[in-house]
Amino acid sequence: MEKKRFYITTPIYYPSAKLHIGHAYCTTLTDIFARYKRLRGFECYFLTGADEHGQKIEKNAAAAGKTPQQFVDEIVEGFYKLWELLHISNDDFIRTTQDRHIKVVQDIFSMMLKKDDIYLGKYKGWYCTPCESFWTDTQVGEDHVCPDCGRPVQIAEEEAYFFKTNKYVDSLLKFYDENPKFLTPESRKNEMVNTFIKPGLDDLCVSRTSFSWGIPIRENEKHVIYVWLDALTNYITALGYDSDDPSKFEKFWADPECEIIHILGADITRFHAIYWPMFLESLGIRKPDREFVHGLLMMKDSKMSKSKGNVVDPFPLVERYGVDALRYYLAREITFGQDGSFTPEQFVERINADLANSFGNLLNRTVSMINKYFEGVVPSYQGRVTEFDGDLESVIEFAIKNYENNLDDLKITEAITNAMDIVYRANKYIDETMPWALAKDESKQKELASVMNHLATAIYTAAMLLKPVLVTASDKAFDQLGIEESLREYSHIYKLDTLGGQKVNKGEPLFPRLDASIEVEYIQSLMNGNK
Ligand code: ME8
Repeated sequence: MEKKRFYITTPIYYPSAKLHIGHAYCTTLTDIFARYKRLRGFECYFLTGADEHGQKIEKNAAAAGKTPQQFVDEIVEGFYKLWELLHISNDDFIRTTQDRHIKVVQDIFSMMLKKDDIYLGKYKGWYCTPCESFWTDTQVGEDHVCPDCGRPVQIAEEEAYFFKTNKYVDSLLKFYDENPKFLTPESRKNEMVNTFIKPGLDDLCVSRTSFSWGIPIRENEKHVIYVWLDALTNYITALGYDSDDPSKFEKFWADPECEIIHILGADITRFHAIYWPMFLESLGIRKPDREFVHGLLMMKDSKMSKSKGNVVDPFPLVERYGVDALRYYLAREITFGQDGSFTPEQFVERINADLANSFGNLLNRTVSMINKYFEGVVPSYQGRVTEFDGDLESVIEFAIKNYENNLDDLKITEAITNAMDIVYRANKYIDETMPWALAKDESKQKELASVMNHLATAIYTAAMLLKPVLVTASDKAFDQLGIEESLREYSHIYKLDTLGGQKVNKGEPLFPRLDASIEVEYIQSLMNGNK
């Protein structure tokens, strides 16, 4: 049975530096999915946040001459601003420095210690400070570089607590087998099993003594909890697990009727797909239904990252091109689940081709024609009058079905192409039916009315399907088509006789065409740090 409630999360990002377009990508796509589910009548809880502890943040704060708390407070302000700018509809924002999180992480550590899932030992190994990850000899290879980010690693030795991973390996593999949708795309699961689990997992280091910016372990205060046990548990501490008010935890996690989905980037799959299910099993709590791993945005073959500094800042892009353009570009251009790269040329081309020339232009032409030929009132549905009406109707019907199937399965990019198929078909329908010629022929008025009604329906449907992506433009399209408030609910989609009698309002073009050479140069200058 389909679950009617769901909980969706993004990773909690490190406030070690300003966020870049890669973080905007993950949060925007998660937001698109949350908005879609809400449109479809689901009760949704959407969480994002900040992962504020660790050596990297301690170092960066010291370098900036600030306390770690001051440092993260300032950077997290920027997170809030970015999510507001991008119209992110999260229900909560967790910070790992909040009391609601700290106390529970300490309890969780104590529970695991009591259960003998955690023990005190000694750690000697390779450590990558920017990634906050320990690695084995084999993993760092002869060059002694981090397998994730490619930077040099250092030897670290210290007394540390360890989580007994081997106690939970068999059950994890069984869980993978029984839940084929748990970790997707499928290639990610193969990578986990073949690269990490089969060669043998080391116990996981869960505490550090060489820095102090972390949650202290109650039983042994010279240790702080190692970032991943602190970080991953945010997904349940935010819901009030083990607190005075566990009602959200009961509703959005413990209840099997709630679907739980984590969205994350390929760089942190190992922690989410291997250790997180183990931690949950240790605590006797159910595992999430799905972990969807999205690809990474690259800059000239290397991962865009805060610590490398090769990043694109989303703020000036939204300021110049609008929130819808950036959201659309991210969701449409980079197939969700695959790596992609940001290039100014593709950015401008995508906005011009899809939003200005296809969607915006279709709306503009249709509203002008309804004004000109029908005094601004959408004619009522006449049935299939021209020889092209039937085909347009089936394209619309088929697109809705595909869109829903794709989005339900997190295939966001594919779902957008389904919505755009309606737009492309409708533009072609104008060329086929030639309304300007029909208008000149007294005997063709019924055909002309049918064409205008079909065009209005096509735009209405496409704007509805794109609503989770185009958070302002879909409503502006509805305004121009004169769609009354009650018809802006998804449940009205594809009733052919919905729009007759609506009064259109001509407005500004939704997406003015960009001058490619000027805009490419502008974006390049942002990337070179000249602005
Ligand atoms: O790893 N392309 O935080 P983080 C696409 N705090 N997405 C990218 C990206 C890129 N170039 N760079 C980052 C952490 N991301 C931990 C997470 S969760 C319990 C703890 C996105 O600030 C992507 O989603 O390094 C990636 O997984 C995440 O940001 C890592 O953010």
